[in-house]
Amino acid sequence: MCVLCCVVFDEKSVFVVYFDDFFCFISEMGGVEGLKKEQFGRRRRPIDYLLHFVHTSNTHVNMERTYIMIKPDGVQRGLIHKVIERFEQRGFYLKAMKMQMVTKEHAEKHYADLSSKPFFAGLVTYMCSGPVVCMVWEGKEVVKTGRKIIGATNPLASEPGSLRGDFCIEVGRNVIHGSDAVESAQHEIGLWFPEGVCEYEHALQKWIYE
Ligand code: RTP
Ligand code: MG
Repeated sequence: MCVLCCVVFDEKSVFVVYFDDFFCFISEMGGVEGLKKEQFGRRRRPIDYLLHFVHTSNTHVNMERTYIMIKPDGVQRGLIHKVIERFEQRGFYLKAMKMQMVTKEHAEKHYADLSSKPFFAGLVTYMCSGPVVCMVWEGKEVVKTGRKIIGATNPLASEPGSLRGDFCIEVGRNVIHGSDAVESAQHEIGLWFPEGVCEYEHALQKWIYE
């Protein structure tokens, strides 16, 4: 299937969007400042590209997505609501959420860049020790801001007020994961949500963004 369509927001913002079976291409003729082509990574349904594009472009802000995961200790300690609360009250949008057990293979893939570290085997065992809660959050600079909300890797170095600074002590029981860059977020969202995320219109958009 091939689809070509034109999206017009105002006299300065016109885009040509082209879909084939697997990819979406967005022309650069438009004037939505800071819009990043990489944000429209591979997804299952072509219509998702268009919905994401329409929902995020009309705010004229650089929307990002990040992968946030409550680790097995965070789930067992009843901290799921605390994590959701911090992201939700800040104004970020929840785009996907599920609870699942993690296989060894999946945990190894997720932390593949740490495979040479001495703590890798323990980290994988920890991640497979109980269910995790997987989430995608969206918003302006949510990757960097999400890391601030989470705090430093070593909870003892985390600022009070951050999740790790408030809820944990040990680096190997640090409650939550957050993507460290826009590129790794895209990779992790694809790894944990191959089915795609929920595309919907945000009722509070104009009250959160100018
Ligand atoms: P995460 O990926 O889980 O959000 O953590 P992070 O970016 O803050 O830190 P990263 O370097 O990616 O490490 C991933 C997880 O490995 C465990 N770790 N243990 N024993 C150690 O020295 C050590 N260093 C890291 C932590 O659980 C860390 O979150
Ligand atoms: Mg990391």
